[in-house]
Amino acid sequence: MATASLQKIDILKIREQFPILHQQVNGKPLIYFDNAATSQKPKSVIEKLNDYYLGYNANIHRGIHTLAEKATHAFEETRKSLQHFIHSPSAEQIIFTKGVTESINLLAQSYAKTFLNAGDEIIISGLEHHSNIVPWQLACQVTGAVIKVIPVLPDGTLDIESYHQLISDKTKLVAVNHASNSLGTINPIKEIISKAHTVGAVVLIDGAQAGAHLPIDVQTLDCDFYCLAGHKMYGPTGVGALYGKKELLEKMPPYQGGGEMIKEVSFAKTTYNDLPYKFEAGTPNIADVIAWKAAIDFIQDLGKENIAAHEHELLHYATEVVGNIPGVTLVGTAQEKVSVLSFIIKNIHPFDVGQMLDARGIAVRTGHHCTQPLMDHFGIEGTIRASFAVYNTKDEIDALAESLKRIINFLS
Ligand code: C6P
Repeated sequence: MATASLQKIDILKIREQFPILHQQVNGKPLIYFDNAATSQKPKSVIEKLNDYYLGYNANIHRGIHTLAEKATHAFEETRKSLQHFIHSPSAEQIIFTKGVTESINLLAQSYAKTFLNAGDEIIISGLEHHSNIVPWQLACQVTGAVIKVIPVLPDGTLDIESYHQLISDKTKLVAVNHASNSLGTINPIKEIISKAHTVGAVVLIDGAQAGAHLPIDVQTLDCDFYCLAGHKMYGPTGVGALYGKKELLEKMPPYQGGGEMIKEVSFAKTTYNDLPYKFEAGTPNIADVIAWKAAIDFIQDLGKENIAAHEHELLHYATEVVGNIPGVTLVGTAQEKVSVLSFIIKNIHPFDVGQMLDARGIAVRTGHHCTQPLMDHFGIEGTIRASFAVYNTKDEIDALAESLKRIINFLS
């Protein structure tokens, strides 16, 4: 990243846009370090949600009245924003879903069940969230395909040499995350994608933890599918997107049947709608899709590279001040990480630490983070995870470190 062009983030100004941060929790100022689970929402997102419900609530793509047209226009504007955000060749290649979980299930149910056969192989990695494991297991039960797993090295990076050995003519699909939610590891997805393409396999990238932090260019990456979740990138819950290459989306059958995904229905036969509507059956989450645009604008106005530089500084600082506390062991020490700090404390259960931090107003996530196989790999039940966003500060990290020292003193 070229530091010369980076702009310093004005944290105070940013924090003004997040009213939720200005509260006391358990008598202490809230420190929100659970951003990998879901980030907070700026006022612009909340206002956009309100504007829709107060001013132009209507169903979309159906009515010809003014409110319906206004709502349809706003809904489609988000699709266009996402198109530019990930550099998709067209807006019709962006399908709205409930989130990353639904995007992956859509692919597993539609693509995998249709195009995979007994003995075919799906490669995932040891760093995957349950959302990128279970849908493939479901597809394998029906197709007879089998799952192969890229092993994880002690620092929390993927064993890419093993990946190269796993790839064969049997590989039909590779599904890995862009960044790990539990450890923060950023995966070498460009290399993973190009290797998969040498055997004609398609590649899905789970971008849940990348949306707010990493540059995403689906054309440069040449990925076949890419998933995003609105709520992890300052947007509302209940909305996500699936990007796909047009020729693949066109040959895939619908995931769900219902209104809007059809051109003509008779009792004998149905013809399906064009992309993206073929995959968007039923009334979608209109308000939240519309408000998601304000979140994308928020990220773009600040500049993703400026956000990433600030978060990188926070991660670096937290790695030093938390990592050096006696009794703390960091889990996941890759060179390339998004702003996730996972750790365990000798002889203290992560859950107890989470509760005691909460009593001090500090919100972290504890447990397996929906990555049980990864925790098993490290032989631990779970970790304490502090994950940072653009509105977090070094002072907050100092408060975390101070609290951890007190908790360790108190419990040992
Ligand atoms: N991880 C976390 O605390 P949904 O819930 O569908 O928006 O996203 C699922 C998901 C898929 N992949 C990755 C890499 C993820 O991090 C998540 C969500 C949250 O880590 C909630 S479990």
